[in-house]
Amino acid sequence: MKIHSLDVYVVDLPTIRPHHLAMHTIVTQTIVMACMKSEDGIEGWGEVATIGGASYCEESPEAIKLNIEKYIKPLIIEKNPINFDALSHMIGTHVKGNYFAKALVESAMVDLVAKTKNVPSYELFGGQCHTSLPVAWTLASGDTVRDIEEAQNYLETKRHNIFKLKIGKGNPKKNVTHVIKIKEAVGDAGSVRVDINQAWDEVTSLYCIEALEDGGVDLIEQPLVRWNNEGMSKLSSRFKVPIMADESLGTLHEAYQIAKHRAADVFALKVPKAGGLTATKKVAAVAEATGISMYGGTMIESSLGTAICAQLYSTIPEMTFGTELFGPLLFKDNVTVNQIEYENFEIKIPNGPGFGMEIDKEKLKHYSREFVSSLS
Ligand code: MUC
Ligand code: MG
Repeated sequence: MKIHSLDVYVVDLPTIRPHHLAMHTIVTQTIVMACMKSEDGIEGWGEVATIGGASYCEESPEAIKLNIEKYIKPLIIEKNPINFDALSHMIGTHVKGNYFAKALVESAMVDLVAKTKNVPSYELFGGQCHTSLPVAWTLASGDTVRDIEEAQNYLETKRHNIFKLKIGKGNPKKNVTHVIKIKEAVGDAGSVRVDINQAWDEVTSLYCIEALEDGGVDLIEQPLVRWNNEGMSKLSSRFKVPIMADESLGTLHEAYQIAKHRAADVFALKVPKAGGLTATKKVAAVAEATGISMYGGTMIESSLGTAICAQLYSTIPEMTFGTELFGPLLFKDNVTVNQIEYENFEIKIPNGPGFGMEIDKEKLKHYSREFVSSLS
């Protein structure tokens, strides 16, 4: 089998409500999709998402597309995608960084190979440990009453019992009060967690985390700026409530440094941050080897990207903190024919072939920025 073509699409999908983070408010989420065809016309599809152009990380959706087309695609055309790990390694010797772009290309290769073998992609990663995983919802309307209503509704309908609040923007003390009110309303029926998205300094973190810990919050995600592993290490040893690394954790080497300095109690795995599925398994191995707990993160992917992460996370035995693979639920519309299923507070892991999602090409044509004449 040979890679015959690779097309990349930047796709803008509207969300059901504004989603407030420290660095950006999402009203339209931009995802990047790739279609890789073999010489006999079998299609492998991949997806990555990032948040707020270049405001969450260095790679914007436009940069992902451009760098794949100009620098990665020529390296792999005519190559056999079955060697996806070797090809990813070869790409890494020619292209520095660009982890989201690399993850997108690898996911398309994996989908193509698994479809050719007519197996789910997770079979290429050691097989499944989980057929479903717990799934958190982010309460990010910015309004306490609305957030409490949303949480209570999801508890009643058994859709989510884990709630994450994005509290990096605005007054830290007011935000802590907002979170504690939500924890009081939810009680023991749900887990309440916070994500600061790097917005606090160490002094702010000390008094805010103490209040959150006393208020019953279960997990503190990335309070400090991504480079401050020393500070994250101090917070991890000072508080009982676990501290999670998100933006500070990307590559395998960053995973090793965080583990070595105990700069987190929990890793937020994300396939694009690590540079792909294979790399994410290696990051998970560092966590496993050093007794760090794991959480299946999201960059707010649509249904295909969510299936990619879900299938990979399903191969990791100890996903102690569950996942936050709620992306498709935040979109008004998705670009797949079939949809991700959620049931009993969990996401059901899609079952192949490949990542198990069929692309809706009419929808893709509608939401893609590019002229999609190449779509059959
Ligand atoms: C992040 O920082 O974790 C994941 C869930 C959410 O609401 O935002 C993202 C990004
Ligand atoms: Mg985060």
